[in-house]
Amino acid sequence: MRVIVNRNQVEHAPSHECENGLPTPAYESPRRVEAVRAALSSRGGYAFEEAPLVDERAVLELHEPAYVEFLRRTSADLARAPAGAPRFAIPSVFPYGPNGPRHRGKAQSGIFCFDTYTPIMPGTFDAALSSASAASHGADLLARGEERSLYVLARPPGHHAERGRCGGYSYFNNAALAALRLAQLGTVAVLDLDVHHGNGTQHAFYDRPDVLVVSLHGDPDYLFPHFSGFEDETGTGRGLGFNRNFPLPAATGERTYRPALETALEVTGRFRPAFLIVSFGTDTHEADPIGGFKLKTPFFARMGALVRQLDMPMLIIQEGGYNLETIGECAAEFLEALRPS
Ligand code: Q9C
Ligand code: ZN
Repeated sequence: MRVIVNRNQVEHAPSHECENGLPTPAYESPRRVEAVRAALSSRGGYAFEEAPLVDERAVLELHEPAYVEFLRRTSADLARAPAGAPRFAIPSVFPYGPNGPRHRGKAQSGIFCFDTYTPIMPGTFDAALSSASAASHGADLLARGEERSLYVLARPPGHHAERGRCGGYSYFNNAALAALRLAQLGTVAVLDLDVHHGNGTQHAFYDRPDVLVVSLHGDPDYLFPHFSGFEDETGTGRGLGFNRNFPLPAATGERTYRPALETALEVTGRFRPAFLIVSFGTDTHEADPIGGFKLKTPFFARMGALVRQLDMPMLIIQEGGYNLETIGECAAEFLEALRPS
């Protein structure tokens, strides 16, 4: 299987995130990708390739110009920060009300971020652009019919990023950008298996009937992002019925997950998409430090086998998964079960 990887990851290596104003350890590190790559390499059968960088305009297909500019400028400003000054930016103020575009300085970053877990660093813009490039490149290869299944091993992840806001360790929405690219050719289903609800992907396609978004995730009552991912969010306008959420309780194990996945796959299959995008996270694993689910490593092979039965051209895009000991094995189990024998 071809694996598309991105560069510039090391330039975006958050050392901490903020919880209730206090610094806590950052989970989304470059070592995640190294761990997956090592696991896949040792199993064999994977060909790694670096994606060419897309033009900045490609992300404007989804993201608002002011937001893209904010990310670019903030990263550049931080790169020029005087010695001793902080090398990251986390908003402290989240301005509501009518004055959005007029805000400057400290209030401004709060317009473009929805949480305090997603620091901007000197290399963030380049890393996010290269991650989006990997997803776009994967979509191109699938569109050209070169491959029937491909894996994008990129970070930072993307599924929480909205048109004009970063959050949840996500800056550009890789899966949504890939879906937009493929939607030019036919219908697309996005199946989101990360433990967190992909609010950004839902947001991107909420009013569209040609891109189905189906997500299994921890109930937002207990799990990030807390503000979206509820069952009654089913789309709007012409997109009504083309967004399906399966919120699952904390401590969900295989017995709860499996029937939900089967229903989600039925919904996806009935839609008969021309292309499938899987937003794949291993943060559903029992050893994940932030997910709260109880899935075991061998179950990832069962998940892969069930997804494989859809028998569609598919792009697997890495989202979350934060246990460096298990992320590689989980990804390998999943991908191996997908591979044509
Ligand atoms: N103190 C993805 O998996 N909440 N994003 C962290 C830890 C944010 C997850 C709370 C979780 C974001 C792509
Ligand atoms: Zn996640």
